[in-house]
Amino acid sequence: MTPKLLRRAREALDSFAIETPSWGFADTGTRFGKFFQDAAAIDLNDKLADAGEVNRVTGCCPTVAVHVLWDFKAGDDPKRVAKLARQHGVQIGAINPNLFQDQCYKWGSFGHNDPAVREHALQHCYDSIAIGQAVGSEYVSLWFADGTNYPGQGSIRERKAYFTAALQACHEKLSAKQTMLVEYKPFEPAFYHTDIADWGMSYLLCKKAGPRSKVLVDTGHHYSAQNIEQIVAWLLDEDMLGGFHFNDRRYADDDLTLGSIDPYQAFRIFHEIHFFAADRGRMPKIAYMIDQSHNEKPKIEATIQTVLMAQELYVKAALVDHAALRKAQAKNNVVDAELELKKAFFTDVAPAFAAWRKANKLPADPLADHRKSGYERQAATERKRRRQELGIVQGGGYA
Ligand code: AOS
Ligand code: ZN
Ligand code: ZN
Ligand code: ZN
Repeated sequence: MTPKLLRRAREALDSFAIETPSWGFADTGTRFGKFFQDAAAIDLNDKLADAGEVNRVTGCCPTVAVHVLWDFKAGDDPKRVAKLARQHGVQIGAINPNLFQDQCYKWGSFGHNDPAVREHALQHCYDSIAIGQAVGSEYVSLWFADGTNYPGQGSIRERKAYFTAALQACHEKLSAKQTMLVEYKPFEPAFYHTDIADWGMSYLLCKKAGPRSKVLVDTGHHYSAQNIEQIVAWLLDEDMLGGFHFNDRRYADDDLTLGSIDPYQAFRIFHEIHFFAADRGRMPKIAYMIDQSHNEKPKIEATIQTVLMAQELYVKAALVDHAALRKAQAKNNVVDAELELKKAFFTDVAPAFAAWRKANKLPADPLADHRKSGYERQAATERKRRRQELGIVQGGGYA
């Protein structure tokens, strides 16, 4: 790497942080089954400890996304939870309300035709917003399983109106520090129509809800051929990109570790962000988050792997020579333009990582350091014993 590229890479590393999901450390899997792991987190304390371990070795995961139903129980003191996080060297990040598990949501949450259920869902969101305020979190992250399974089952337009009203009501409760992220997904669990099925629907609802509402792009929530980086570029240009749920996929919402299938896809997304920043002279504020569910890989290892991949692709995308790219674009030199991206993508960034980790007193090899630490083994022994003592049969939520 030239000194100039090395400097650029280190600047990128300094500015990048990615949030881990609390649910990624617990027993999750597919809807057909889960393969339990002794080391899987049992409670929020375990999840925060695991997130702390990921942050210890990578140095770029200071916050943890939490799930209200799975992580917060009625009567929990949010301030105590925030303190617990600090004790593990992390902070509470995005608050994820749960609007899909309660039996009352059989026909939807914000999209339900019964006003009492919509009210129930709304109250849960208000509570989540209040938790966010109490723990000092900036984001409330909304994902809805709402939709219908058969043609004719519901009024698509009526449900749209319910969503518009409920999101507006949520927006009113936000503090000046909070942003509401609205996630979209084309299908699953609903298989005929999903109320917020794509970025356009999310965009429209956010626009109607208010200025503190932005679109959340989960990379797994697109049809196979969809050009995700174009969506990202458009949302950036409209100042409507709020954040990401990163994961990789081969078919649909597979929740595989980032870059395991197509690292170039995530690179192209990051490239759009860096390119936008170069043009505007400022980095847009984006919540980078992981949303993955590990059924086979050890959860902490899978998370470390994802974080390292995200960092690497973010850094590589920062190395694109924008001036050269512009020049090639101006001349319609397709080959050279594409090669500018490829050159950055194939740059060996190991020297930049080595220097950055050394300067930040981080382990040279985060995964190896985690393995050597014995954390996983210790967690497995201790959590297995605790499960027996508490009479817990391993299980977990759908994610
Ligand atoms: C579901 O498919 C979405 O990706 C959600 O963001 C997420 O997995 C869920 O909210 C877990 O909490
Ligand atoms: Zn997601
Ligand atoms: Zn998903
Ligand atoms: Zn997913």
